[in-house]
Amino acid sequence: MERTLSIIKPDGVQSGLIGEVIKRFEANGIRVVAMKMLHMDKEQAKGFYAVHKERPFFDSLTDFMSSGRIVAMVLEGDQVIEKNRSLMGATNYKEAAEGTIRRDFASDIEKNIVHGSDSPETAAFEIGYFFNSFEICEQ
Ligand code: 3AN
Repeated sequence: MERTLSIIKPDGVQSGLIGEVIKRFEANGIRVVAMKMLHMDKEQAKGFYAVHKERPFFDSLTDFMSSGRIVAMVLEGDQVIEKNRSLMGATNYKEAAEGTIRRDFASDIEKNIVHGSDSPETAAFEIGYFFNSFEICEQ
């Protein structure tokens, strides 16, 4: 059993896609075991995306991620890191497979509706960034 962090980004919340995204998780055997809505400030967004701090899009990405409400979730399931990433689709929505969240709803490489951890190490850091152990509900 594995856990991963999912975020519905400001564009996803703004577009009314909270229910749609969670519906896709649940329809694919993924359980939501923790969830909160928050509005990050710039410093919090920079801390979350620290691995990208040298990238040219870092400033714009952290501006965007601190521009509005997000929904952070801990997802649990068998191979959930990979499963979540295949439901999300490729970073660039133009390259995302048919039927993925980004292909269906994203309109920009940066504003691409959802985030998902890309490895067990990243998942551990990212889950801990938003949730303490009391906020994650064991099944
Ligand atoms: P993913 O979210 O698919 O794992 P990462 O981790 O490579 O993608 O990038 C983190 C976030 O940075 C992406 N979700 C996207 O919002 C943004 N991003 C990635 N590549 C670019 C790019 N070339 N231009 C602008 N924003 C980007």
